[in-house]
Amino acid sequence: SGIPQTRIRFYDEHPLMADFFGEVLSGLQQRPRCISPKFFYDERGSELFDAICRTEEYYPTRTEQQLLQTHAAEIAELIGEQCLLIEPGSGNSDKVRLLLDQLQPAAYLPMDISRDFLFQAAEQVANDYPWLDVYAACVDFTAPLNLPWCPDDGRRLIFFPGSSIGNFDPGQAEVFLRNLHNVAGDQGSLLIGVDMKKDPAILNAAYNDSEGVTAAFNLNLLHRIQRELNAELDPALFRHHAFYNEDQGRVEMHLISQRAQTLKIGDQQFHFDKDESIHTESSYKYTVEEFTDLAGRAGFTSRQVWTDPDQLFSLHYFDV
Ligand code: AVI
Repeated sequence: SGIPQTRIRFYDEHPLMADFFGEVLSGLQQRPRCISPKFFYDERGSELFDAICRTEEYYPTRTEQQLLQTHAAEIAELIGEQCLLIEPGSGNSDKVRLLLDQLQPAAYLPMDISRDFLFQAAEQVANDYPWLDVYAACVDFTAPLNLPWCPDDGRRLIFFPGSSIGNFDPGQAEVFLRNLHNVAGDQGSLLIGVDMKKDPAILNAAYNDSEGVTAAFNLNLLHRIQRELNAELDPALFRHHAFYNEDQGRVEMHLISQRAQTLKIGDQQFHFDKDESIHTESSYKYTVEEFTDLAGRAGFTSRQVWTDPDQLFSLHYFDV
């Protein structure tokens, strides 16, 4: 028949449905209140994140794409042989396409928390690169990784673009990088995109785009809580707030209660004062030196760093 056969293998760890409820409740009980940014990425949230990447103000995506395109041949040379290309948090798998022709990996292993999104993205990659084996895994990559679905022959290249590493606190980032160091194995490498410290005006604009896409992305978390946890809450009574915190070296995103109100989730009630916030995301920014040191503490050795002429974004290549 003319129906293309899917060649992807799909591994499903069924991450977090149970955790969502528990983590939201415990996060709202804390002071300051917080919810993990990993919960942004339901189907709608993943779509909104893609839309953020296309806004005028959000420079990281296009800057990193440019770096990948420009240096793909050099990256392939650094690997030196056919690799297994592993991508935690692969989302729409757009960026990996900039590497596949040069790298010619033996297999591509995307992993993401957003199941349908992952499945579609993995299928599209498999259709567009018929020579490539694709092993997709629906997992929460913030939990310890052991990759039972990964073939165990071949050098591993872990690809972690987009400055997703910035969404961990530095202490957690080090633990996570050590985890990636284990996953990389004896001969492995890490290709990682890291957003750089820069003029706060550029950062503030990037997280407050004029079309309001980032605001919708942040507020979608409340829609998700309302829908999936049957919460009594009105997302319209909160507003998006994002700013660069220079002391901490991070952009913070918050949801701010526009008035005093009480939310009900399950049998619990949460009273909010007017202007009280829920901290939903931190996005840490690093100088090249700061990040090289951080990865060094996790066991990685720097081989190469590429940055754009405006020093907005960095792409690091490490060996184990
Ligand atoms: C996925 N992550 C690296 C993005 C960031 O910039 O921290 C998520 C994001 N939040 C608001 N805009 C984009």
